[in-house]
Amino acid sequence: MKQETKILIEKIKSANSILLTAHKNPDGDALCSVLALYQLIYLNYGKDSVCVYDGNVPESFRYISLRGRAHYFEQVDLSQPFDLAVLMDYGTTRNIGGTRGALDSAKFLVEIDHHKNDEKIGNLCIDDETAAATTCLIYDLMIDAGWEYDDKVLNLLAIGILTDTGNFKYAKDGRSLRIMAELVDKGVDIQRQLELLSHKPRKTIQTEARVVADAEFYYHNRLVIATVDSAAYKNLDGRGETALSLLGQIKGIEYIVLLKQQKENQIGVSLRSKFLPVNKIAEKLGGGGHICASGAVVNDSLENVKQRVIELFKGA
Ligand SMILES: [Mn+2]
Repeated sequence: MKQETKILIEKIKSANSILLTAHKNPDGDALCSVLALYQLIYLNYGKDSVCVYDGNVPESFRYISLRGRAHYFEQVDLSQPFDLAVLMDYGTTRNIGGTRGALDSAKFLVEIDHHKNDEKIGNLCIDDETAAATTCLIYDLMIDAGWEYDDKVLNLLAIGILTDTGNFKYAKDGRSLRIMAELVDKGVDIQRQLELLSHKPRKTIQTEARVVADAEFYYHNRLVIATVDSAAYKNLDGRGETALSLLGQIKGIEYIVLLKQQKENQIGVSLRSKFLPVNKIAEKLGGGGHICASGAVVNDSLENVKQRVIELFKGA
Protein backbone atom coordinates (compact mmCIF):
# COMPACT_ATOMS: atom_id res chain seq x y z
CA MET A 1 0.00 0.00 0.00
CA LYS A 2 1.25 3.50 -0.86
CA GLN A 3 2.45 5.68 2.00
CA GLU A 4 -0.14 8.39 1.21
CA THR A 5 -2.95 5.82 1.31
CA LYS A 6 -1.74 4.64 4.73
CA ILE A 7 -1.69 8.20 6.07
CA LEU A 8 -5.18 8.91 4.73
CA ILE A 9 -6.55 5.74 6.33
CA GLU A 10 -4.97 6.63 9.68
CA LYS A 11 -6.50 10.11 9.51
CA ILE A 12 -9.93 8.72 8.63
CA LYS A 13 -9.73 6.21 11.48
CA SER A 14 -8.79 8.78 14.09
CA ALA A 15 -11.14 11.56 12.92
CA ASN A 16 -14.34 12.34 14.78
CA SER A 17 -15.44 14.80 12.14
CA ILE A 18 -14.74 14.70 8.40
CA LEU A 19 -15.49 17.36 5.78
CA LEU A 20 -15.56 16.53 2.07
CA THR A 21 -15.70 19.18 -0.66
CA ALA A 22 -14.53 20.11 -4.16
CA HIS A 23 -14.46 23.17 -6.42
CA LYS A 24 -17.17 25.79 -6.52
CA ASN A 25 -20.04 25.10 -8.94
CA PRO A 26 -19.21 21.39 -8.90
CA ASP A 27 -19.17 19.50 -12.18
CA GLY A 28 -19.77 15.76 -12.46
CA ASP A 29 -16.24 14.82 -11.46
CA ALA A 30 -16.19 17.17 -8.45
CA LEU A 31 -19.58 16.11 -7.11
CA CYS A 32 -19.07 12.39 -7.75
CA SER A 33 -15.59 12.37 -6.19
CA VAL A 34 -17.04 13.83 -3.01
CA LEU A 35 -20.00 11.44 -2.90
CA ALA A 36 -17.93 8.35 -3.78
CA LEU A 37 -15.42 9.10 -1.04
CA TYR A 38 -18.31 9.76 1.35
CA GLN A 39 -19.72 6.30 0.64
CA LEU A 40 -16.32 4.57 0.81
CA ILE A 41 -15.63 6.10 4.24
CA TYR A 42 -19.12 5.12 5.38
CA LEU A 43 -18.88 1.53 4.13
CA ASN A 44 -15.39 0.91 5.48
CA TYR A 45 -15.23 2.92 8.69
CA GLY A 46 -18.91 3.50 9.56
CA LYS A 47 -18.37 7.26 9.65
CA ASP A 48 -20.73 9.90 8.29
CA SER A 49 -18.77 12.69 6.58
CA VAL A 50 -20.18 16.14 5.92
CA CYS A 51 -20.33 16.92 2.17
CA VAL A 52 -20.57 20.57 1.13
CA TYR A 53 -20.32 22.69 -2.02
CA ASP A 54 -20.37 26.37 -2.92
CA GLY A 55 -22.25 27.72 -5.97
CA ASN A 56 -24.80 25.60 -7.80
CA VAL A 57 -25.15 21.93 -8.60
CA PRO A 58 -26.79 21.47 -12.02
CA GLU A 59 -30.38 20.16 -12.05
CA SER A 60 -29.24 17.41 -14.40
CA PHE A 61 -27.33 15.85 -11.47
CA ARG A 62 -30.55 15.46 -9.47
CA TYR A 63 -30.70 11.66 -9.89
CA ILE A 64 -27.05 10.93 -9.17
CA SER A 65 -26.64 8.45 -6.29
CA LEU A 66 -26.37 10.12 -2.87
CA ARG A 67 -26.99 13.59 -4.40
CA GLY A 68 -28.96 14.49 -1.25
CA ARG A 69 -25.81 14.06 0.87
CA ALA A 70 -24.21 17.15 -0.67
CA HIS A 71 -25.32 20.40 0.95
CA TYR A 72 -24.86 24.06 0.13
CA PHE A 73 -22.14 25.14 2.57
CA GLU A 74 -24.20 27.89 4.20
CA GLN A 75 -26.83 25.35 5.23
CA VAL A 76 -24.32 23.40 7.31
CA ASP A 77 -22.71 24.34 10.62
CA LEU A 78 -19.02 24.67 9.77
CA SER A 79 -18.09 26.70 12.84
CA GLN A 80 -16.22 23.90 14.63
CA PRO A 81 -12.90 22.83 13.11
CA PHE A 82 -13.06 19.41 11.41
CA ASP A 83 -10.49 16.78 12.36
CA LEU A 84 -10.07 15.90 8.71
CA ALA A 85 -11.03 17.75 5.53
CA VAL A 86 -10.61 16.41 2.00
CA LEU A 87 -10.62 18.84 -0.92
CA MET A 88 -11.04 17.26 -4.34
CA ASP A 89 -10.72 18.35 -7.98
CA TYR A 90 -10.11 22.03 -7.14
CA GLY A 91 -7.27 23.08 -9.47
CA THR A 92 -6.52 26.41 -7.85
CA THR A 93 -7.49 28.14 -4.60
CA ARG A 94 -9.52 30.63 -6.67
CA ASN A 95 -11.98 27.79 -7.38
CA ILE A 96 -12.66 26.92 -3.74
CA GLY A 97 -15.16 29.62 -2.78
CA GLY A 98 -17.03 29.75 0.51
CA THR A 99 -15.75 26.49 1.97
CA ARG A 100 -12.20 27.89 2.23
CA GLY A 101 -12.58 28.91 5.88
CA ALA A 102 -13.59 25.41 6.96
CA LEU A 103 -10.67 23.93 5.00
CA ASP A 104 -8.16 26.33 6.53
CA SER A 105 -9.38 25.60 10.06
CA ALA A 106 -9.39 21.79 9.62
CA LYS A 107 -6.79 19.99 11.72
CA PHE A 108 -5.60 18.00 8.71
CA LEU A 109 -6.26 18.77 5.05
CA VAL A 110 -5.93 16.22 2.27
CA GLU A 111 -6.20 17.18 -1.37
CA ILE A 112 -6.98 14.77 -4.17
CA ASP A 113 -6.69 16.38 -7.58
CA HIS A 114 -5.80 15.88 -11.23
CA HIS A 115 -5.29 19.54 -12.19
CA LYS A 116 -1.97 21.22 -12.75
CA ASN A 117 -1.56 23.32 -9.63
CA ASP A 118 1.46 25.22 -8.33
CA GLU A 119 -0.11 26.42 -5.08
CA LYS A 120 -1.13 23.24 -3.31
CA ILE A 121 -2.68 23.63 0.13
CA GLY A 122 -3.03 20.06 1.43
CA ASN A 123 -1.05 18.64 4.36
CA LEU A 124 -1.24 15.47 2.30
CA CYS A 125 -1.47 15.70 -1.51
CA ILE A 126 -2.77 12.77 -3.50
CA ASP A 127 -2.39 14.52 -6.84
CA ASP A 128 -1.76 13.22 -10.33
CA GLU A 129 -1.90 15.57 -13.30
CA THR A 130 -1.96 12.68 -15.71
CA ALA A 131 -5.29 11.31 -14.46
CA ALA A 132 -8.31 12.07 -16.65
CA ALA A 133 -10.61 12.64 -13.67
CA THR A 134 -10.39 12.91 -9.91
CA THR A 135 -12.65 9.85 -9.68
CA CYS A 136 -9.79 7.88 -11.33
CA LEU A 137 -7.69 8.80 -8.27
CA ILE A 138 -10.51 7.79 -5.92
CA TYR A 139 -10.70 4.47 -7.77
CA ASP A 140 -6.94 3.90 -7.41
CA LEU A 141 -7.20 4.77 -3.72
CA MET A 142 -10.08 2.33 -3.24
CA ILE A 143 -8.11 -0.50 -4.86
CA ASP A 144 -4.85 0.37 -3.07
CA ALA A 145 -6.63 0.50 0.29
CA GLY A 146 -8.55 -2.70 -0.41
CA TRP A 147 -11.77 -0.89 0.50
CA GLU A 148 -15.17 -2.45 0.14
CA TYR A 149 -17.47 -0.69 -2.31
CA ASP A 150 -21.04 -0.90 -3.57
CA ASP A 151 -22.96 -0.06 -6.77
CA LYS A 152 -23.33 3.56 -5.72
CA VAL A 153 -19.56 4.01 -5.48
CA LEU A 154 -18.97 2.34 -8.85
CA ASN A 155 -21.62 4.44 -10.61
CA LEU A 156 -20.31 7.67 -9.09
CA LEU A 157 -16.76 6.87 -10.17
CA ALA A 158 -18.02 6.12 -13.69
CA ILE A 159 -19.95 9.42 -13.96
CA GLY A 160 -16.87 11.39 -12.91
CA ILE A 161 -14.86 9.80 -15.70
CA LEU A 162 -17.62 10.16 -18.31
CA THR A 163 -18.25 13.83 -17.58
CA ASP A 164 -14.59 14.90 -17.27
CA THR A 165 -13.50 13.10 -20.42
CA GLY A 166 -16.56 14.23 -22.44
CA ASN A 167 -17.49 10.55 -22.74
CA PHE A 168 -13.83 9.70 -23.47
CA LYS A 169 -13.33 12.39 -26.12
CA TYR A 170 -10.68 14.05 -23.94
CA ALA A 171 -9.08 10.83 -22.68
CA LYS A 172 -5.39 11.37 -23.39
CA ASP A 173 -4.30 7.83 -22.60
CA GLY A 174 -5.85 4.46 -21.88
CA ARG A 175 -5.94 4.73 -18.11
CA SER A 176 -9.46 6.14 -17.75
CA LEU A 177 -10.74 3.55 -20.23
CA ARG A 178 -9.04 0.74 -18.30
CA ILE A 179 -10.64 1.98 -15.09
CA MET A 180 -14.00 2.18 -16.86
CA ALA A 181 -13.48 -1.38 -18.14
CA GLU A 182 -13.02 -2.49 -14.52
CA LEU A 183 -16.12 -0.56 -13.48
CA VAL A 184 -18.20 -2.11 -16.27
CA ASP A 185 -16.94 -5.58 -15.33
CA LYS A 186 -18.06 -4.86 -11.77
CA GLY A 187 -21.55 -3.95 -12.98
CA VAL A 188 -21.68 -0.33 -14.17
CA ASP A 189 -24.14 0.23 -17.04
CA ILE A 190 -22.68 3.15 -19.06
CA GLN A 191 -25.84 3.81 -21.06
CA ARG A 192 -27.92 4.01 -17.89
CA GLN A 193 -25.46 6.39 -16.23
CA LEU A 194 -25.47 8.67 -19.28
CA GLU A 195 -29.27 8.68 -19.38
CA LEU A 196 -29.29 9.58 -15.70
CA LEU A 197 -27.59 12.85 -16.67
CA SER A 198 -30.19 13.75 -19.34
CA HIS A 199 -32.50 15.69 -17.07
CA LYS A 200 -31.80 19.27 -18.04
CA PRO A 201 -34.69 21.70 -17.61
CA ARG A 202 -36.50 22.57 -20.86
CA LYS A 203 -35.64 26.27 -20.50
CA THR A 204 -31.94 25.33 -20.42
CA ILE A 205 -32.00 23.43 -23.69
CA GLN A 206 -34.14 26.09 -25.37
CA THR A 207 -31.83 28.85 -24.14
CA GLU A 208 -28.76 26.97 -25.33
CA ALA A 209 -30.40 26.39 -28.73
CA ARG A 210 -31.06 30.16 -29.08
CA VAL A 211 -27.46 30.91 -28.07
CA VAL A 212 -26.25 28.56 -30.81
CA ALA A 213 -28.56 30.16 -33.40
CA ASP A 214 -27.18 33.64 -32.59
CA ALA A 215 -23.49 32.66 -32.50
CA GLU A 216 -20.96 34.69 -34.51
CA PHE A 217 -18.16 33.36 -36.67
CA TYR A 218 -14.66 34.76 -37.16
CA TYR A 219 -11.37 34.02 -38.90
CA HIS A 220 -12.74 32.09 -41.90
CA ASN A 221 -15.27 30.35 -39.66
CA ARG A 222 -12.59 28.66 -37.56
CA LEU A 223 -13.64 30.53 -34.42
CA VAL A 224 -17.21 30.72 -33.14
CA ILE A 225 -18.28 32.94 -30.25
CA ALA A 226 -21.65 32.48 -28.58
CA THR A 227 -22.91 34.80 -25.86
CA VAL A 228 -25.31 34.33 -22.98
CA ASP A 229 -26.56 37.63 -21.54
CA SER A 230 -27.48 37.99 -17.89
CA ALA A 231 -31.20 37.32 -18.52
CA ALA A 232 -30.48 34.08 -20.40
CA TYR A 233 -27.76 33.10 -17.91
CA LYS A 234 -30.42 32.39 -15.28
CA ASN A 235 -31.77 29.63 -17.53
CA LEU A 236 -28.46 27.78 -17.86
CA ASP A 237 -27.95 24.55 -15.94
CA GLY A 238 -24.25 23.94 -15.76
CA ARG A 239 -21.78 25.50 -18.16
CA GLY A 240 -23.71 25.48 -21.42
CA GLU A 241 -22.29 22.13 -22.50
CA THR A 242 -25.08 21.58 -25.02
CA ALA A 243 -24.31 24.85 -26.85
CA LEU A 244 -20.57 24.10 -26.78
CA SER A 245 -21.16 20.62 -28.12
CA LEU A 246 -23.52 21.72 -30.92
CA LEU A 247 -21.18 24.49 -32.08
CA GLY A 248 -18.26 22.07 -32.04
CA GLN A 249 -20.08 19.87 -34.53
CA ILE A 250 -20.03 22.57 -37.23
CA LYS A 251 -17.77 21.73 -40.16
CA GLY A 252 -14.52 23.69 -40.15
CA ILE A 253 -14.85 25.02 -36.60
CA GLU A 254 -11.61 24.88 -34.63
CA TYR A 255 -12.32 27.00 -31.55
CA ILE A 256 -15.56 27.37 -29.61
CA VAL A 257 -16.03 30.20 -27.13
CA LEU A 258 -19.03 30.67 -24.86
CA LEU A 259 -19.27 34.00 -23.03
CA LYS A 260 -21.63 33.99 -20.06
CA GLN A 261 -22.68 37.22 -18.40
CA GLN A 262 -22.91 35.98 -14.83
CA LYS A 263 -23.25 39.57 -13.57
CA GLU A 264 -23.22 42.94 -15.36
CA ASN A 265 -19.41 43.07 -15.42
CA GLN A 266 -18.50 39.47 -14.69
CA ILE A 267 -18.12 37.23 -17.71
CA GLY A 268 -17.56 33.48 -17.53
CA VAL A 269 -15.54 32.32 -20.54
CA SER A 270 -15.63 28.68 -21.67
CA LEU A 271 -13.08 27.72 -24.31
CA ARG A 272 -13.09 24.51 -26.30
CA SER A 273 -11.04 23.35 -29.26
CA LYS A 274 -10.95 20.33 -31.51
CA PHE A 275 -7.18 19.87 -31.74
CA LEU A 276 -5.22 22.99 -30.89
CA PRO A 277 -4.56 24.16 -27.33
CA VAL A 278 -6.78 26.84 -25.75
CA ASN A 279 -5.42 26.71 -22.19
CA LYS A 280 -2.80 29.40 -22.98
CA ILE A 281 -5.59 31.74 -24.03
CA ALA A 282 -7.50 30.92 -20.84
CA GLU A 283 -4.37 31.77 -18.85
CA LYS A 284 -4.09 35.14 -20.62
CA LEU A 285 -7.63 35.82 -19.39
CA GLY A 286 -6.64 34.91 -15.83
CA GLY A 287 -8.01 31.35 -15.94
CA GLY A 288 -6.72 27.95 -16.96
CA GLY A 289 -7.71 24.35 -17.45
CA HIS A 290 -7.11 21.50 -19.83
CA ILE A 291 -5.56 21.74 -23.30
CA CYS A 292 -8.81 21.42 -25.26
CA ALA A 293 -11.24 22.55 -22.55
CA SER A 294 -10.52 25.50 -20.32
CA GLY A 295 -12.04 28.70 -19.01
CA ALA A 296 -11.78 31.93 -17.09
CA VAL A 297 -13.86 34.55 -15.32
CA VAL A 298 -13.17 38.12 -16.42
CA ASN A 299 -14.44 41.22 -14.63
CA ASP A 300 -15.35 43.47 -17.56
CA SER A 301 -18.30 44.16 -19.84
CA LEU A 302 -19.57 41.49 -22.22
CA GLU A 303 -18.55 43.55 -25.25
CA ASN A 304 -15.02 44.24 -23.96
CA VAL A 305 -14.42 40.59 -23.13
CA LYS A 306 -15.66 39.57 -26.56
CA GLN A 307 -13.28 42.00 -28.27
CA ARG A 308 -10.41 40.71 -26.12
CA VAL A 309 -11.20 37.11 -27.02
CA ILE A 310 -11.34 37.94 -30.75
CA GLU A 311 -7.97 39.68 -30.40
CA LEU A 312 -6.41 36.74 -28.53
CA PHE A 313 -7.39 34.31 -31.27
CA LYS A 314 -5.80 36.45 -33.97
CA GLY A 315 -3.34 34.29 -35.84
CA ALA A 316 -4.38 31.16 -33.93
MN1 LIG B 1 -12.04 16.93 -12.68
